[in-house]
Amino acid sequence: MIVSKDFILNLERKKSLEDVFQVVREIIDRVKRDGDKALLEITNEIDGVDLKYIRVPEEEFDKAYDVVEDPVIDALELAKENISNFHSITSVDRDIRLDFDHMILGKKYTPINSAGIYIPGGRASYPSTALMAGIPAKIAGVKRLVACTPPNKEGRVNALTLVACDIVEFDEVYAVGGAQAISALAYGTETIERVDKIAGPGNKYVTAAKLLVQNDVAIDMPAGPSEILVIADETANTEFIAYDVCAQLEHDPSSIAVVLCTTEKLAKEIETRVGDLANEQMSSNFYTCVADIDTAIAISNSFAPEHLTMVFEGAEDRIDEIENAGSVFIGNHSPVASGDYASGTNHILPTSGYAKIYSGLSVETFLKHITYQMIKPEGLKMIGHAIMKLAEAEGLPFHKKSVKVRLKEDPKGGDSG
Ligand code: HSO
Ligand code: ZN
Repeated sequence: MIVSKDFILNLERKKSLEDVFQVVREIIDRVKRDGDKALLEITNEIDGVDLKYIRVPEEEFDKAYDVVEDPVIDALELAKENISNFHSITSVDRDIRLDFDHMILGKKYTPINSAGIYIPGGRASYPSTALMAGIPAKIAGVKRLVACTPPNKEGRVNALTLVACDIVEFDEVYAVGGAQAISALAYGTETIERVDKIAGPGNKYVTAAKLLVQNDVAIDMPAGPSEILVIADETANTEFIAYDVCAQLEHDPSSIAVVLCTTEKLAKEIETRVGDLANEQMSSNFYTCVADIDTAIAISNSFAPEHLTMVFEGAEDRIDEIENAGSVFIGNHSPVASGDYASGTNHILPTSGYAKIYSGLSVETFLKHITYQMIKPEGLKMIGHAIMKLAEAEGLPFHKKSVKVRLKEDPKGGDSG
């Protein structure tokens, strides 16, 4: 459907979360109250599945290797190498100690102690997500790394997901999905010990649950149903674009795709191609709009898409104009699937406009920093006056005295009253 700029900017992407908050809150409370029992019951009620186990036992990993073919394992290994390289090279994990004459100031990074990764299941399995979240967590130095992922119809975890978790060296894997998994990670059950931070994408129930538990546990970002926004001119290959659009629409019934084209002819051509490839439900979440490149960039910055594809003359020189997006794909030969799987950038990205205030997952997601200082006597003399003045102005006498008492050792330094 060719729509206006305003239509695109008014698409209600966060609303789908509001609709599920009520039921998600009930699930969270049930797991908080009844622990493992609630996990088993809810999995049965919602998915009609009898769990074989909550924690995946060791022998399941061995069985998984028997059924996964070598070329798939090789593909996981290649993806792992590229993800590891990109994430370690681009990490800002740089401890800094500034040795000034009068003081030492420093900043040092430490990992989050334990992290719980949500690996989606359902219509597809997501071993790639185990890599995308697990590898940065390992690089950061997370000590306890656990995964929750929905069971299949037999009550077990998908074999390839288990292999991916094994390759990344997750410490524990649980066959639990949905909002119930987020509650278990946030509050703990008899089997699942709580974690300090929850990361990973999910459907609207999982995303709503992450938002609801974030007073009690850290979360990475709201990463919900996939989105793609494409900016295209006549240099774009419309067949490639149609496949990229369908690739993101196949993730979830709530996924959204928008193509901003410089001409109506282009918009019609892309619509026809997507119409030929997509089913009805996918097509109903697909919109095109006619706009020149400057306007398209402005629309994209307001929309803040999870994935932005730029296929127009000189696109690579305009990356500086992009203010809000999860990850950007430039030129005809950069399918979003390259970032989804194997180029090395992360595929866990903010959706629903949250790219305005959140970044995609990275090593920093699992790090925090500590600052430190050692003030030398001459250093305190240099800044003591200012500290005491400001403490006085704020009406905090002990702050002032804590400096004054130290400067007294040297009467020259303590003369400001
Ligand atoms: N496009 C998804 C990530 C993914 N794709 C995983 C395939 N596997 C994030 O929106
Ligand atoms: Zn994808």
